[in-house]
Amino acid sequence: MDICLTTIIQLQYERWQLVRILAIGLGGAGSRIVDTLHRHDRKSGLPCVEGIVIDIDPNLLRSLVSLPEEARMFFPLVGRARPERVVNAEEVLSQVMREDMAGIDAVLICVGLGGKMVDAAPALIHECRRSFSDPVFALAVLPCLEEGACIQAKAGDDLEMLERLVDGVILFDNETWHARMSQPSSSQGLRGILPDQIASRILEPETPGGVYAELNENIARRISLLLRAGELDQQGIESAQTVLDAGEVLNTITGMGICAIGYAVEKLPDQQLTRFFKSNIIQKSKPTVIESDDQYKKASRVVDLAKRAVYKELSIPCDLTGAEKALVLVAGPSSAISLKGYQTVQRWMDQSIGGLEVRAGDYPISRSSYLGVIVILSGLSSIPRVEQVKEIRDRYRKECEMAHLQGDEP
Ligand SMILES: Nc1nc2c(ncn2[C@@H]2O[C@H](COP(=O)(O)OP(=O)(O)OP(=O)(O)O)[C@@H](O)[C@H]2O)c(=O)[nH]1
Ligand SMILES: [Mg+2]
Repeated sequence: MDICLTTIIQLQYERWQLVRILAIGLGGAGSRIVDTLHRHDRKSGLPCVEGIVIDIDPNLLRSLVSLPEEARMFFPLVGRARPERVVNAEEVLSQVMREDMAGIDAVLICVGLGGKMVDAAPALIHECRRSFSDPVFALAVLPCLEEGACIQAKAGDDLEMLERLVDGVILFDNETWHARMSQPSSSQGLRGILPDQIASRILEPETPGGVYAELNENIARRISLLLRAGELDQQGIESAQTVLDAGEVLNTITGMGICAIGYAVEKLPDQQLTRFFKSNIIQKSKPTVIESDDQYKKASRVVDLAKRAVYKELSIPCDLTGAEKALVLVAGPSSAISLKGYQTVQRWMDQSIGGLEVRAGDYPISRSSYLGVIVILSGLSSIPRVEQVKEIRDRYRKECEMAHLQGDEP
């Protein structure tokens, strides 16, 4: 490796670690997200996700493709009972404990806000706390505006409930991503994760299933990459200079309220072509000029990707200055990970976030032809979409009260 990232947080660990999680999916969104995460995980060959999903809808559970049957828990609705009365959290946890859960670093409750199944989250979180001493996080999805004020209002309440109960909420905004997916130029970026690792075909994006599949791919590739930040010393993976291990990722999120994850990826120029081009040029010009030009390009590629991750590809758009902590991970072939670019990004983050803690690391993947930058922003103080959801909720509640007083239902 031609770089030495020793000036950045130096971590000396005897063994590099993955973040191992238990992902629990609730309802349609949660179950599909966990199923997608599980598929990515099993494809990677180095599993670090245990998954279980819970729903009152048997068709939804049947439609999943990756999770084994025993990881799909069906609780039939009896009469007009609400999901939180039907889902037996103790039963869920005893099913979970049948598998080997040693080495789990965190529990991740995945759920769509505004749906019914999120109401089962408090009991489930309570049981998770009894069974695990590890942090419990939520990966929550905000609904699209076109789903209506009633769903937005419930989503606002659901988010506040989760914030109170878990150690950190990773938020993903369907509205933002759905709008972005409608722009044809964005689909390339959405599909990219170290795409040669986890590329998957998205079916019929115009149908709800297809749109959700694409949104879920987008979520799963961010989470999968973060879980693997410390995956090193494996076949085909070179050693990183600065490792972000499980603890670093978890520390960025734990106790930090709402978090956003940004991810931007780019295909690297064809190595063969570059080599051919160089060998022809080198004969006519000084190698040092070529080299410094090459270094400059590598550095600006890292910086441009980091900017794109923060300004265009956040799971929920927010202001960098409102973040308490940040984590940056540069992933790709070590020859493309520029120390200069990496340090520039870290300085930029240091100067821009409201808080003081910026963690940074590199994740060299020798056989990839892509370079990706992933950013976590945590402890976010103001998020325009969350403010909007709460405004819609307050307006909707007032309208409901008015309608009630007038004897009208909204
Ligand atoms: N990203 C993503 N969002 C989804 C998906 N399915 C649903 N959603 C969103 O999540 C919200 C809650 O939907 P579900 O999870 O299906 O709701 P539920 O908890 O199963 O409850 P019901 O509405 O009774 O089916 C919806 O309003 C959508 O905005 C999905 O697969 N991916
Ligand atoms: Mg449902």
